Amino acid sequence: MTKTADIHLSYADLAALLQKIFVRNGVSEENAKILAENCASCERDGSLSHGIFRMAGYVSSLASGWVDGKAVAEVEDVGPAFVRVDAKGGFTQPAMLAARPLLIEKVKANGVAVLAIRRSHHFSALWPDVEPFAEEGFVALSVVNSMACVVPHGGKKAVFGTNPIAFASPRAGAAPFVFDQASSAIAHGDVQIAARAGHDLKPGMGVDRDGQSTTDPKAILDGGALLPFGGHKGNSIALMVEILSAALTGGYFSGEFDWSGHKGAQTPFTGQFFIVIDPERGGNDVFADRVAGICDLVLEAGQERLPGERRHLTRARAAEAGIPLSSENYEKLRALAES
Ligand code: NDP
Ligand code: PYC
Repeated sequence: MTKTADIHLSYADLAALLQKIFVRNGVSEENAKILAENCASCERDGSLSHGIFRMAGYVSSLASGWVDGKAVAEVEDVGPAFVRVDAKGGFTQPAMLAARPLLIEKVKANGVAVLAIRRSHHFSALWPDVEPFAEEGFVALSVVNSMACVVPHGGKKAVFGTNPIAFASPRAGAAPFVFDQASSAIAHGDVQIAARAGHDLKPGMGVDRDGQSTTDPKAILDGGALLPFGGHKGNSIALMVEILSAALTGGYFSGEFDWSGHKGAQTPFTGQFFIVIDPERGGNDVFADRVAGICDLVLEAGQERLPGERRHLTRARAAEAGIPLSSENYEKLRALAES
């Protein structure tokens, strides 16, 4: 979806419209509210590769029968610091929220706990999954694998997903420090956006179907593949994400699930992993001040901005003026809500 803003919606109005679309397309009211708020948050923060741009994909996946919008996750208490969840073929975000109270109880009791979600679909940005933990005073790290579209460093065949990693930490006097980044050179969503807009990519992001380096996003999408960021180093992170999100959780690797029988399926069916830590257990009662201190040092040293700052600025603008949408995109959403 392209974007020239001629309409501004409040967060509540956008979330309500998206919730209607999800419900109309077979998602339970409860799950629809969670997914709608997640997607509206992405749009509000300017995470445009995972905002309303994704709604057609959600609808298409639901219509194909590939993902169960009504799934009710099963939460298992499997150790003093280990929570396991079977998302039962539904979306990850409701599964994570179902497990959250038990996870937090364990973090408070032990200082740390992990959450392993399997048989889940994640089609969004990762920061909404970790930022709320930091807002509550915890440090959180999460990884999720996706669909095989990334060739290993030096390799010839796509094995990895775009496999993001997100980290959030409380920071004194400011919003939490949060970064959220794909382990591919570019997110698949941004390749789709570039293809639609007719823009070339920077060199070094992908290869065509013959394995030749290309800057053409269409060549990447049409049988080509992405590359890991940072050569062998990003490659190892992508591999770590597969291990944690799939091998450890009992979910599928990015190249393991078969959606060929579900025409229109777009949501990766994999797993997601979280580590949540109570930083007070470090015996350091000025943890958040220390985080603020190192962030300040980085800025003083010349880094233009910290990760998350652009999102929070965009969020602040949306709180004042509303979330900008083109009338074309707004009409597309209304059509999805009525169809
Ligand atoms: P970007 O490269 O746009 O940004 C990565 C991180 O770097 C962000 O935290 C961003 O902060 C920060 N950042 C960007 N530019 C700067 C800068 N100049 N200085 C300091 N920090 C900066 O993200 P990606 O393209 O890697 O990923 C985009 C999204 O796609 C992510 O939200 C990710 O979760 C999602 N994704 C989801 C997948 C899934 O399977 N569900 C798979 C792959 C990606 P800021 O946001 O403030 O700009
Ligand atoms: O943008 O790479 C991506 C992506 C994959 C799954 C959801 N988003």
